[in-house]
Amino acid sequence: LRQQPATVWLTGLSGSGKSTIAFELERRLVARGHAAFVMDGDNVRHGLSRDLGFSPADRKENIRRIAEVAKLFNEAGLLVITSFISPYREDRAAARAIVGADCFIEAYLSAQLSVCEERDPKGLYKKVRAGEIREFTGISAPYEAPETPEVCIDTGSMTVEDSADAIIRILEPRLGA
Ligand code: GGZ
Repeated sequence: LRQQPATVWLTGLSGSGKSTIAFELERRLVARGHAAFVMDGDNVRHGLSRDLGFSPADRKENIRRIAEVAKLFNEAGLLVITSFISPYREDRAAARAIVGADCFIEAYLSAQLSVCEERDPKGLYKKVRAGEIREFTGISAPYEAPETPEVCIDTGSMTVEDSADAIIRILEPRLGA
């Protein structure tokens, strides 16, 4: 089974479906015999980036570290799926440069803020509205939408299955026989 390494870089608001789609993608790739690995807040912000918060500078450093690790995993032959808000265009461009433009697939999950807030899977938006969380992306901190992502998915209207399909289609040429 041949696979060309790649990094699928998911970006979008909190609640836009990044984690759900990341793990659905990983499940499908592994089921097809590929070595795939998800990097997300749970395995990065508690370890590699445990010293970082949510200021613009800390987010930049978070994204830089994730990109450097994704690059190493790609060099080891893995398909990497990253699941981080990565709200700044400049930081995502830097990630693309670190990983290498030829294996970087930016996937924008474009659900409306109202949809994400309605879902509120961790009750964070509620806390933000109650003034308990500062600098929250989409409300009190910016989210700069990608202008030319490799794929854009409206997760407000598309199912998890269809969203994963759309990304697999982009990956397909790298997956080999
Ligand atoms: C945004 C925050 C914040 C603030 C805590 N702003 O929905 P979640 O919970 O599971 O995902 C969010 C996660 C964002 O971390 P990232 O590493 O993806 O951010 S970035 O790419 O900007 O570095 C959310 C939670 O952490 N969270 N405080 N102020 N999200």
